[in-house]
Amino acid sequence: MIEYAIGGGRMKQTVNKEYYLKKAQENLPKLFSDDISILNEFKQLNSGDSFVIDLGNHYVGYFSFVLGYTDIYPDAPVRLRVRFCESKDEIDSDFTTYHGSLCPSWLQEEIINVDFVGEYKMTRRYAARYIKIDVLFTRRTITLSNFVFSAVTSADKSRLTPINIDDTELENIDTVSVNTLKNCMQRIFEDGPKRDRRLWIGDLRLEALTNYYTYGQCDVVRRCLYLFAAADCDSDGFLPGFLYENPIFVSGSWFLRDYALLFVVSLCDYYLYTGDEKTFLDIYPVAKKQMDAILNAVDDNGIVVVKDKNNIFIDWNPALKKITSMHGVYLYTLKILCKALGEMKHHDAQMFERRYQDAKQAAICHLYNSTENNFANEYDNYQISVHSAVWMILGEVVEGDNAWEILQAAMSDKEGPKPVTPYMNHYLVEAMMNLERNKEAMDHIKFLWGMMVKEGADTFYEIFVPGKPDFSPYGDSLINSRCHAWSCTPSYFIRKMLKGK
Ligand code: RAM
Repeated sequence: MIEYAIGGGRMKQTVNKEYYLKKAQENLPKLFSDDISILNEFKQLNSGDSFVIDLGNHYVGYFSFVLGYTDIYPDAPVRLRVRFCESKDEIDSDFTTYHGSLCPSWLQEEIINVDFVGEYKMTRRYAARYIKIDVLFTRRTITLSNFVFSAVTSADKSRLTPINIDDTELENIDTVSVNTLKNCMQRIFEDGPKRDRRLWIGDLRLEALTNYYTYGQCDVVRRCLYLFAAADCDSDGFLPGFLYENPIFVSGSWFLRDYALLFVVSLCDYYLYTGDEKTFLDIYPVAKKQMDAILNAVDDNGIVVVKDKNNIFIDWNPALKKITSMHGVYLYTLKILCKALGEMKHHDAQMFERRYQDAKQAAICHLYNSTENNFANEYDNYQISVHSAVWMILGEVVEGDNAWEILQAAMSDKEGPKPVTPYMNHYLVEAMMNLERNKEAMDHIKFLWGMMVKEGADTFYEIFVPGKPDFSPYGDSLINSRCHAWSCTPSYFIRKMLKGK
């Protein structure tokens, strides 16, 4: 059984908590380990010296090295600064000027005192391509050698088949995508191995999708679904957006309505991919609870209105108005839920189908602007955003050429908010694919993810806005993660397209 904490004044929410945690434990994936040995040997190091080790790729794991000396035993501890960098620009940046809103302790840097010669193993897990070591103080000349980075992942690379495509650009993008997923696949689907190193619903959904088309490992998906099923809901009945599971299970404290619905979507995806009705039905009560909870947010017009904007994610663009997108997430969830329930001939299918039709009608009446043929509406202060267009397309409020026209207009609108995360760009690509614009979807993947590859990315970044390398939702781009789960989905799109389903 996984031990759990009851925190934040919330009560243990589900009678099945112990059961769900037990199932989560049963599905703990096996971790694979690969040692990357770096043969460099640094002799003659003194205080003030520094060097950088290049691992040759981005990895997640544990670091060790051997301390030695040249002629006189170092009769004092050797103090080193060890910095783990996901990208080149972290190597020399000044961490002391960091001014972001997230805790600087996420920046991967340690000051260690090495007391003895011989092997030294650092105990924390790091995410890195480069490791910079500064010798801060040493009494005598030392040597450092036998560097080993023990990379860990639960992704079984023997299950991964290469893609067969006559397009080098897409091939390279696929390589970086699966590497991103591999490094985020640990005991759970982590969002980012540098930061926040936890399970978020939005990330889980996209990692699971990509996993179905790449490593195809379903234990870790089941584990994540069961973990959320065991989580403590808020007083409105919504699941938290995130949770921790190691060393003890802790429910998160941020309750995002769109993420709560995407939990339902993730469960349906799992069933549609595996056909595992038993697991679906096991967790279905928690999914249904989310669908009941969201009903309380439906206003007299039939639109989902979440009063506090902080309870909706959608994207990190600060200018974004979110009601239309949120309603689109609701429609999208209903659609996939009807599909899953319909396939298993579940008696709730018709009830959700009626709810879908009502919610779609409400969107046509109150969110769609027929005069201008867009989604500029009173709820969102007449804002035209790519996000609204995307989610209304995914909710199938508009279809075909007309939907394409609306999307194009939103994308080229000078003022309107655009996606700033690969996460939101995923849904943009999905909308394009739904409209059977595969070529344009691939072009967008080449444009956005391809640009990261051209920049030398080994893994895809959490935030990527072309032309704005310093953009960060956290006030300082130093804290942005450069290997982020929600950015791994090009492999899903490319492989799905090649497979034809
Ligand atoms: C950030 C992380 C995570 C995401 C949330 C909403 O903290 O990047 O991946 O899901 O935001």
